[in-house]
Amino acid sequence: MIIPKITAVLGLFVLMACSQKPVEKITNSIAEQLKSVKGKGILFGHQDDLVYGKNWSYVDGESDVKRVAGDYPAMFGWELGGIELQRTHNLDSVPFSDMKRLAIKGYLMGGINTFSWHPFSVVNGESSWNTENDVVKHILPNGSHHKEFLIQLDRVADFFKSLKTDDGIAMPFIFRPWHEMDGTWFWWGTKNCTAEEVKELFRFTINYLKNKKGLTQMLVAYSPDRNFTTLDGYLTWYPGDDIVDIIGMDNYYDLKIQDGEKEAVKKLHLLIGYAKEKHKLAALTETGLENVSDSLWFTKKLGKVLGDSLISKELSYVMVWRNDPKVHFFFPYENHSSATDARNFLDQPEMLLLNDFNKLKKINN
Ligand code: BMA
Repeated sequence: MIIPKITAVLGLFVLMACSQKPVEKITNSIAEQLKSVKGKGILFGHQDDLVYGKNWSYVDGESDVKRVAGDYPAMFGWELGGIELQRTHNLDSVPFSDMKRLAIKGYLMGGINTFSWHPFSVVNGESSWNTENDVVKHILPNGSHHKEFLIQLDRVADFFKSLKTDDGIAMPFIFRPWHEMDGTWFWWGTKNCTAEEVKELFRFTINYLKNKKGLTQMLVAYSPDRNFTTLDGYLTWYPGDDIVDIIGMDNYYDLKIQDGEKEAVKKLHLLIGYAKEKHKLAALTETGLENVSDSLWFTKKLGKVLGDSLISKELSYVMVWRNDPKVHFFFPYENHSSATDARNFLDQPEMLLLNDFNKLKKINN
């Protein structure tokens, strides 16, 4: 009898299709753009690039990356700390009004915006770096300060919702909360909470912003620091494939110590392996050498890591930290001893600044 046989075979197919977890399709335009240029180059990003540099502040059109390398970065990093207190300026004195205006400008120029958030605790009012008291367990659902934490999240959501173009387009962006949770320096770090607690906090934060606040234009990056040696170790705090889009890592240390590049490469390989398996994107979400004290750091350290054959094909972006006129800088300013090296590094075809990124997007369309 052929009919029962066909039915059985069909049934088997249906069963197989149902038991296989569907591959999550990321439709966010950032994800599409990053996927479309993957293998052709790595986007270069810089925190606070459009608002101040080593020798200037709040001059529209300026950028230390542009001054040194001739073009804007393809990715703009921003910090939200202070928004939860309804401050007008973030914890690094950047007015939120400028951040909003310039993030939208960066988006309209073709770039990608990514936001970090170092909130003040609702439990004791202290900064993210104060680890004297435990905070996380108190802000989770059922915690003593959960309601107050929701107010903080509402303010973050209000800011994100305000990121709209004049045509009413909700600007897509990357959010990278609760990063470096494997370190001991933040109140969401290993000194103050368990992996389960930080996972729950991460899940709650994203579910609230996406499901309650409708921020579906957001991609989410997971970024522990470099304290892991295996994939299991890396995933210790991972909040889940349904929450995370970008498989990231912050890593200053390995790119500072002698021969640390090998470690950085190994760790990025773990991230890339996982990102490939899960159809996600991989990124070096924060790095840099404080005050670029090694004049060949860009080509010899960062360049060596990113030049690895797998990493150069699979990594989506790398971002260096901010150039504060008073505190520290991670990208050289004009005439700094490492300016030529940074320019040479960014001149490589595989490193994408804004124009490179825009051209590649056009070719792919
Ligand atoms: C740190 C330093 C601080 C800054 C914080 C948040 O790495 O740059 O000065 O306040 O990031 O941007």
